[in-house]
Amino acid sequence: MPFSGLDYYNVEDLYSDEERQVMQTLRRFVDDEIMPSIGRHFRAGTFDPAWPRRLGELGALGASLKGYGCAGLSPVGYGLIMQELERGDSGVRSFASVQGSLVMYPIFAFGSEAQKDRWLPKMARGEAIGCFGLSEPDFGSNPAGMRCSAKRVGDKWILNGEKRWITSGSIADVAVVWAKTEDKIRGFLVERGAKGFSTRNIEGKFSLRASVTSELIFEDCELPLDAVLPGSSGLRSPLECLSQARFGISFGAIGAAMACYDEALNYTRERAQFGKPLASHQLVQQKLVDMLQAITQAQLMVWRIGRLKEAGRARPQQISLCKRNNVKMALKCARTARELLGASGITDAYQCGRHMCNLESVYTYEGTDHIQTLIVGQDITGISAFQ
Ligand code: TGC
Ligand code: FAD
Repeated sequence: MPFSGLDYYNVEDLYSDEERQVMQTLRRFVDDEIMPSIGRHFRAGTFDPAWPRRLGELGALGASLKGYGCAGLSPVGYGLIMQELERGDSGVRSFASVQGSLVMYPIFAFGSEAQKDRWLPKMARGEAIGCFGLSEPDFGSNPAGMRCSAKRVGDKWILNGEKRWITSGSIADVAVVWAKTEDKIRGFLVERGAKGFSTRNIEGKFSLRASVTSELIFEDCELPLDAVLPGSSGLRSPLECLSQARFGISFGAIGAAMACYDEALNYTRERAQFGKPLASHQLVQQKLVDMLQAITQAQLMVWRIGRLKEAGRARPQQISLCKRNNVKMALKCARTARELLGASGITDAYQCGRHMCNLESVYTYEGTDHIQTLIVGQDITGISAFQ
């Protein structure tokens, strides 16, 4: 049955015609091309190589960037793409987030004209895949401590170090890698096949099984001088990319929560215990209403942050509050749906268990829940509590 969405407060009235149209297009794509196979991919731990080009054909990659073959949508339009994709699976949304917000965005914002021309059009079409290497084995929440280094030697950069937990790492044609140079952190474009560059997949994941997660290893990796992103300057540059991605995740999490709510509502209306549908019990109704209320609040939050972003007024700390609220909300909805499905909720015949496992990663990546809390805490008190 096609997914009809959840819009208790008619929030869709606040979207433009173009934003609504994009949302409906992606919703149909997820119904027709993600839902039939996602359970199989999750179980097998595989990423479908057909997804990047299909997303490219739909204009869903780097959709808020202007020019270079990108769709040039509003921030809300971009966010609604993330919402619809994550209604299917967080792994599919992760792929699109990384491609658009963490690879195309830094090339767009910090790259030379030659770098933009080389990568952006084919990444928008899904013909080239990118990954973003910031986290390291010993530096996750605190990327400022990174060990990865880039040294200028003659007419080359020599890159050494390791990045860990990198989405799409081993399938990427190009990696945006953040490394310390003599004076500051800078971004580098490392192409697949570069001498001294290898990748290794991380196996045994409970979460995001339909997404590729890898290590990137640089052993005296040789890069041409023009591999550096010329506009990148210090930790501020990767952190700026994270704000783009956290914005998208704030919408994405709503999609996963909607899927769980929808499944729990249908299940509890159909299944009877003690001679009547589960949905007729007060405790069950309370849980359904809690989910509906939390999703509605999240929808209003992202609409507002989207319009602030469109006006150039969204501050990173405001985006952090959205990521914090919406991911926690979605995880709670997934756990509640799992509970309401009883034993059925622990099998992959239903979606909520898959979303619940996926959302554990979403809760951790792009800055953990603790880190978002401390970002907002610092903003309101003026006191840093990171150390
Ligand atoms: P701090 O001194 O606070 O900041 C350094 C400079 O950056 C500026 N800044 C930002 N600029 C734009 N956007 C932001 N969000 C910014 N946050 C900070 C800041 O103003 C400063 O500028 P300047 O000019 O004064 O130098 O830096 P810190 O070292 O104290 O770190 C702060 C902290 C802890 C908040 C930061 O390190 C952080 O956010 N840590 C979390 C790391 C993280 O989120 N990693 C994510 C890795 S990527 C990923 O997970 C992808 S998953 C994708 C998927 O599959 O979907
Ligand atoms: P740690 O930083 O070791 O934190 C462990 C725990 O300690 C957390 O609960 C954390 O909140 C807490 N903690 C840490 N510091 C503090 C503090 N100061 N105060 C209070 N609590 C604190 N990274 C990339 O660069 N690119 C990617 O594409 C990417 N994709 C990912 C995909 C997946 C599936 C996952 C799971 C991760 C991915 N990451 C990626 C890495 C992700 O960003 C990190 O896992 C995350 O930033 C947390 O770092 P960590 O895992 O090292 O945890």
